Amino acid sequence: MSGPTIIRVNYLPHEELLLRPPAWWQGVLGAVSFGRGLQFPVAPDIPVAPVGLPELGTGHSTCEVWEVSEPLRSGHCGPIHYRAGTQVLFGRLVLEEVGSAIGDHGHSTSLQKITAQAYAQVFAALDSLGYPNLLRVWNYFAEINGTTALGERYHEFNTARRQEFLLARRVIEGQVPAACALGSAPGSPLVMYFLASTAAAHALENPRQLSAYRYPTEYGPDSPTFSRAVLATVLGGSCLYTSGTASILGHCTVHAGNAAAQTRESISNIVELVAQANRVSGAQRYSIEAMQFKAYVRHAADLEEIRAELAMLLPASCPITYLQADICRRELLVEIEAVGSGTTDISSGLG
Ligand code: 3EB
Repeated sequence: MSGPTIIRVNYLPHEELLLRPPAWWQGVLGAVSFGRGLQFPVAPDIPVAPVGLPELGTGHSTCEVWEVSEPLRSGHCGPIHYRAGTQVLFGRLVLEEVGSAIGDHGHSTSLQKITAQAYAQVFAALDSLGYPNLLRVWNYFAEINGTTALGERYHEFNTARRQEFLLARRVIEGQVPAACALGSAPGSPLVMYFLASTAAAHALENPRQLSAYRYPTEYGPDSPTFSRAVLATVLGGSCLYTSGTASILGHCTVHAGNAAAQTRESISNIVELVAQANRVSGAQRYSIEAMQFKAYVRHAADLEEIRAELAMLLPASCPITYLQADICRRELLVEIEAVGSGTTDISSGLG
């Protein structure tokens, strides 16, 4: 890949990582392990997010590995394990849900409590370490579609997240991070990982969709705090991180019950975000061809249909990792996210 790519992400089979020498790990900002949670053999310095979602369609477990070409240092801040260079930080945390999941007697639920704790700790850490700008957050927690006395668990998560943005004096509209929020198996902890930077990123919205932070209250009392994508510049290189992207037009779920059509709509939304990124950059820096994808599939039985659709929509060279997860609206069968580096200008003959 050409261009000043400074922060890279790679999707590697777990077994391949076992063969990497210790020196190679020095350039790793952080890693994410999917699937069966094999013993992760890395240096203790490397933060690893244990995203236990089952991986679909391969015999192995994949790791998402973030690399930066500059000297890095690691540390812990409360429950957060982080690693950072001069401009960018990768962090992860795992919090178990304790106490009542029901939220009786008007108290907040166990999910609200750990969500609030997690975001409070993230913002405190980022402020004290000097990387105040949250670029992208990955959120995974148990039973996202479950209901409690206060409503749906995803709505509880949204209430707590939004509240902590406010308490940490962050905006809750406009320049907010890109994100995703997926459901894991009952009993799973809250697992979060994130990228943050010293410099502000540029949040993008999708003209095909209502901004999530403006969703009407039929999707929960407090709207979700995320942008559709962010454009980040790190060490002179630029990256596009989309949020989890689903079959939503305006604020409405479309193609309920049709995994193939939902897949097409999700990709149309990502194509629009790539176009927005190029518009904002004033150059053809981004392309679908240069993106790497994760597809969250609600029902493993839909995998082949979704995979066949993506084979028609995306170049064969695009890596796609398939993970089984619950998606925040019950009618959604698939959600797709993409990351990619920008080249200097694709229209000038690169790409
Ligand atoms: C949506 O567009 C689908 O709550 O962080 C996508 C990306 C979704 C991020 C989040 C939720 C989140 O509303 C769900």
